Amino acid sequence: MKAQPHLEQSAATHPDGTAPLLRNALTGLRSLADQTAVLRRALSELSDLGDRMTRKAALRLLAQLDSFEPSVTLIGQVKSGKTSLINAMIGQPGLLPADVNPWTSVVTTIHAAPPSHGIKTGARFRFFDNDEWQRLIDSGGRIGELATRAGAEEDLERVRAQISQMREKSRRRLGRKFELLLGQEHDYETFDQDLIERYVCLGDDFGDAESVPSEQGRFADITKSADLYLSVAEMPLRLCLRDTPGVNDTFMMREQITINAIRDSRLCVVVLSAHQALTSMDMALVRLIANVKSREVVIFVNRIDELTTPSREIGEILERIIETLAVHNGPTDPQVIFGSALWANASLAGTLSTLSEDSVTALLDWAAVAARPVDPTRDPTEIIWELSGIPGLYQAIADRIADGAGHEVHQRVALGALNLARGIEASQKVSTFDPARKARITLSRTEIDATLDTLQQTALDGFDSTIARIRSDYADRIDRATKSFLDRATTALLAHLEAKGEQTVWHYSADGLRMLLRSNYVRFGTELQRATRQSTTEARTSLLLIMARLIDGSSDQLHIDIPPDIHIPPPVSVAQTVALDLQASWWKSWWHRTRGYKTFIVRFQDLISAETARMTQTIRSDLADDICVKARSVLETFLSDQRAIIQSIAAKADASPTELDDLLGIKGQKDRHNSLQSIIDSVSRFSE
Ligand SMILES: Nc1nc2c(ncn2[C@@H]2O[C@H](COP(=O)(O)OP(=O)(O)O)[C@@H](O)[C@H]2O)c(=O)[nH]1
Ligand SMILES: [Mg+2]
Repeated sequence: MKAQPHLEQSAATHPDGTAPLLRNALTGLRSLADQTAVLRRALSELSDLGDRMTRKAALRLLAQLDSFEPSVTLIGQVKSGKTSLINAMIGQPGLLPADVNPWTSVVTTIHAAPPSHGIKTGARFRFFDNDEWQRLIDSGGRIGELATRAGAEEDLERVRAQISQMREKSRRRLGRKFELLLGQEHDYETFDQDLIERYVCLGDDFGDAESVPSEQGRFADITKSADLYLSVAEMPLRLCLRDTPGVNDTFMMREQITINAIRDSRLCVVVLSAHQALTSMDMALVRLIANVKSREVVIFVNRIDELTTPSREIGEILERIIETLAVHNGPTDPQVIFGSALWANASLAGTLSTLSEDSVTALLDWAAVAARPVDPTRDPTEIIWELSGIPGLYQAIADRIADGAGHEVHQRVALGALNLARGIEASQKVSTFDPARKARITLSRTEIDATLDTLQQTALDGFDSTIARIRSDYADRIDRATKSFLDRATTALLAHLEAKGEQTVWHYSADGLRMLLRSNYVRFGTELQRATRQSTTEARTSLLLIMARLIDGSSDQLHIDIPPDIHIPPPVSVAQTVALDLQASWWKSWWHRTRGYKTFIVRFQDLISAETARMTQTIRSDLADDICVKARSVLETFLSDQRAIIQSIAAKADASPTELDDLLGIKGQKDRHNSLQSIIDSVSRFSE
């Protein structure tokens, strides 16, 4: 207990403010940003070496680097500390209001950027659109849907009553014409907690109708998303942190919101509350994790300050988490980080001396295990910050971005840059040919254009027909999978009814369907990647032949890299809760409301079809549409980039010596060659 006086000492804010704490935590992201800087430099040098077309292409690649904003979604139960954690991660304990009433559906996204990025501070709030709002009102959310399907009239009435009460409240807060606000956006150039609270917090419940509505929570019922843009001095790159409201809610409205938020990010941090992690890991949450790749999930066990002896309990919690995930086919080697947003925010705010005695006891207990050896010369604030888990969390995030989305964007840009550099080299070669050799280049500009047009058309048509075939096979497989699941479930239901009769409640898991849908989706993704690779490779062969004619050489001397595979997002939608998952409550009541074997079968089949329709529709159509569009645009961009390079070579072949001076810019041949080589060398290592 000797560290207590240390804590008191550090009650004062850190001499340099919170900046060093945050900067230390961001070491991993900084090295990623340093790599991006190497690529940026190479691209800007490249843009100075070529003609106007090359410059345009290089700027486009630079823009791809600049628009890279890795994104992390925090999910978890209400009150696990997601919002507090985000505040700590941004280094601003008071940024977002914590303890928001669990009723809101708002997803809050923080877009943090380094000051050099020139991001404009601001806030944008989007409201639900009319359809989304109507769906909630009409069907009563998922719970309403389920109640309808169960034939549970009284439940449905209860849900409807709650919803109409909410609607009435919104009317009172926002005025009679509040529906006109639906589908709109509110933009602000500055924001503070009060403003955010107006959109994301629920206000008072207006016990009496006379009371004047407070500003807090004024728009909360109808707000769908909040985007906050801010410049953070310590942030080495753009980073998006998405705060979700929590998966457990009365109307099950937010599960879909959470699923969508996960779909928008490559990385997901599951925030668990330490004292609940042992007893109950929410099943809906486990399903979500199980359907995301393990490299795309980090588990953060928060609130360890509330454990009595973290040093002992944390091992148990870890074991339990691993066990639970294994039972539900989740990741087998999840990365789990333990920490406390409370400690993190207290370190940042310089209020460590206000920590409760229990919290300090837990801290010292955990420090003895986690911060060994405790260096007595270190600033205690720094030690506590480290124990809070934020630096560890950021390191995990940085590692995953570095081998995930970060690697991909670097690779894509590097390959683009290499193709461009080789194009410049080829045009340089052509420009120095003697007139006799130039005369041998017989391809006219019109011919080139026509050949390229045909090539482009053939490549895209070929791709489209391959994709159509892959998609229709995929749709068939999904239909068959759904049907075979339904058949098996029906057989099992019949067997149960015959063996046990109507009185004993039967249970059946939807996980079998999830597995079938997922494996078919993964196969579809692999086929799509292969088709894209094949189309680009075929196009490359034709492009190389055209280029070879242009440089009066053989295509062996030339090289074009094909773009890397597109990313296939995980099929999180299959994780959504369906009636079969609600074993204890809902399912039992459905069962007891049904009479007669025949009715059982018919109603069961209708129920399952209706319940799984959205899940199936999302992965068969919505998700598939998205990735097909992405794959096609990879091919299109490849073709148009190569077209520009070929046209630029052709321009050099045609040009007179004076025009060439113009086209090639000021640098001497030798210098240009050396610069190009050094650019190629520095970029190559990103291309693997
Ligand atoms: N003791 C303790 N309380 C915390 C911690 N993190 C958050 N809280 C508190 O838990 C409540 C809910 O936190 P919040 O961040 O709003 O949780 P969310 O619903 O997951 O966003 C708030 O009162 C927070 O102050 C923590 O690490 N330790
Ligand atoms: Mg929250």
